[in-house]
Amino acid sequence: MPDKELSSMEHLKARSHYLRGNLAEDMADPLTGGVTEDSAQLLKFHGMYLQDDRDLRPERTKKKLEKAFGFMIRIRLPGGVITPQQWLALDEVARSYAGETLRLTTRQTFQMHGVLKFNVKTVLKRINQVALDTIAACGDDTRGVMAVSNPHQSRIHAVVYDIARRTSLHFKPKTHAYYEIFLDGEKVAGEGERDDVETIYGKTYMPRKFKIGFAVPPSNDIDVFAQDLGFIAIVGKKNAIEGWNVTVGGGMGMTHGEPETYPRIGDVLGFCRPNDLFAVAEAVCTIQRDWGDRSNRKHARLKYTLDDHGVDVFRAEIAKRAGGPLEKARAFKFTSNGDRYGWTEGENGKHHLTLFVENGRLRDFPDGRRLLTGMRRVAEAHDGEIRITPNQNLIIANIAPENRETIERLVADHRMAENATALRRNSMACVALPTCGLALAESERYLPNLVTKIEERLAAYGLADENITLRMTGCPNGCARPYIAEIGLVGKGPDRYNLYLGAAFDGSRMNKLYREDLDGEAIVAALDPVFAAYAKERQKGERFGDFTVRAGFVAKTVNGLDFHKDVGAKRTA
Ligand code: SRM
Ligand code: SF4
Repeated sequence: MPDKELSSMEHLKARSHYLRGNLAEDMADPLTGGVTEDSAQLLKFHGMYLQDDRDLRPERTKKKLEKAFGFMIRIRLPGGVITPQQWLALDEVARSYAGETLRLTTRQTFQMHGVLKFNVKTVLKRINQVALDTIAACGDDTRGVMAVSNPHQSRIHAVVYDIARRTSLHFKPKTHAYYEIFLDGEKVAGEGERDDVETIYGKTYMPRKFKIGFAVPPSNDIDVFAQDLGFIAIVGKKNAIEGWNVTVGGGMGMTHGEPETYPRIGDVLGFCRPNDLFAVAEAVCTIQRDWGDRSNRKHARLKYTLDDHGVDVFRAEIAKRAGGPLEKARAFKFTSNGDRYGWTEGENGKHHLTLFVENGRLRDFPDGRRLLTGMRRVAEAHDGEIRITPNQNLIIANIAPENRETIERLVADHRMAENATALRRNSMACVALPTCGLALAESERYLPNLVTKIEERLAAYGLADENITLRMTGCPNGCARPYIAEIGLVGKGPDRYNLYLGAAFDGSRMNKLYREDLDGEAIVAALDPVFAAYAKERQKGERFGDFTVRAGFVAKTVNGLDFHKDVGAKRTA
């Protein structure tokens, strides 16, 4: 087969001198608040996106003004763990440069939005002082390594967090471009020309983003099946990790109307021993580096590489590169992909408080809930750590027993733990408008009111306390992992969403398209008879997603290749 033409992104990476390009000049150009298209692409590898405020677009176009540019800055925070001191630095820059808000993400980190070009370096230098950076938080590399956040297993958490941190460092790009461009670091002579700079990636990095996560059953909070490469801890009798089941080929993104693109959950390929973990991770990463499609970015994720080559070929190649075959996968059981809220005492005698943060948005709200200020006060008083969960929530972790009362008081004084229904606590929305350039519909700004309406219908059928997962995204890219939610809502156009049903509560099965092109009212109307049937016909302990499949509302989705098959409502009432 003749080699296919490489995508323009591949050419850009190759000529960028290890992610430098013209970034330094463009960031300093006083004539615009933005940067060139090439620089915007390279910025992603350094953890930033050039965006504009889409609410202001029409008015600025009318006035023939440049777009209202702002930079989104994403922190590299493996496992979502941050110290109080680091929190205070982020709080400070968010207040000064990012609209007095911080956004927790679905991969356990922070985003700041709307940072003006001429403030970017100031922000990055400030966070660098507390040992934080944004390297590879976006881009064609290994980004955002996730790790279980479950506070009930404090010993295992410490071990898994350490592995996630080391994995992030292991796969962090080696180029000094970030330090030179954004932190005024010394130029490393000749680095841009040398071929040995990126020992894992080479000059053109990965064909596409590559995501790794570590789960510890029974919690699947990280949604291990949505990761390109996932590890499921197999914990032995003495509470020690005996090894890891390895999952490969998860991913959520797709494009409406293009069935050759699809979300997919990872396959469990086998088991590896703790000492082999890095060899296996590097094997999977380099297979994708070498085999991934570099001509068509819509077909470049590992999930397509896996489906194109087949699981057996892929597994054999891992054995070749990792120095031995994977063992047979071990048994495991997940119970949920959500968070458990409230106070808990860890095995170490310390206390942990999991707080629900609706859609990850931290700010001081006009209704008196002061989440940003409250968390600043907590960070000032706390000597443990703070964790971001994969469901955009917060854990104030490792609180000494004598500090518990102080934390409790701060949380109450700032109204940080208001009551929320089971549905709201199990809901997530991606950022979408006004900052996301790819949003087709609202998400974060829309879901809270829609949840109120759906809650009313659930309450009418006596289902108010049911834990049902609900996730919304403003486009089919899947940033809130909507295809593994029991109710998935995916933006199609302004106030238009596709409704998906039938995923498993523990994130191990995807949902299926039930109804298309609905506005808010139609979504509630479509769900109403399904809730009615669930209240009446469900079996003992049966989850909503499982019920919608058994009762015939939707066909079961086995995996990516049948995601687009048998769609549409089978049973409507
Ligand atoms: Fe995402 C692109 C936000 C998690 C799949 N994602 C984007 C961009 C950067 C839009 C863009 O390319 O211009 C969004 C920025 C919006 C904004 O204004 O902030 C964006 N993604 C997010 C976040 C902030 C959603 C959130 O509300 O929390 C999450 C940040 C995670 C992090 O900290 O690293 C986020 N994105 C995800 C996830 C979930 C996950 O990884 O577990 C997915 C699905 C899993 C996957 O990767 O398949 C996801 N984002 C995408 C895709 C589709 C990729 C694909 O294979 O097709 C895009 C578009 C792209 O890459 O072309 C995208
Ligand atoms: Fe933007 Fe789409 Fe991701 Fe939502 S799912 S943040 S709209 S890219």
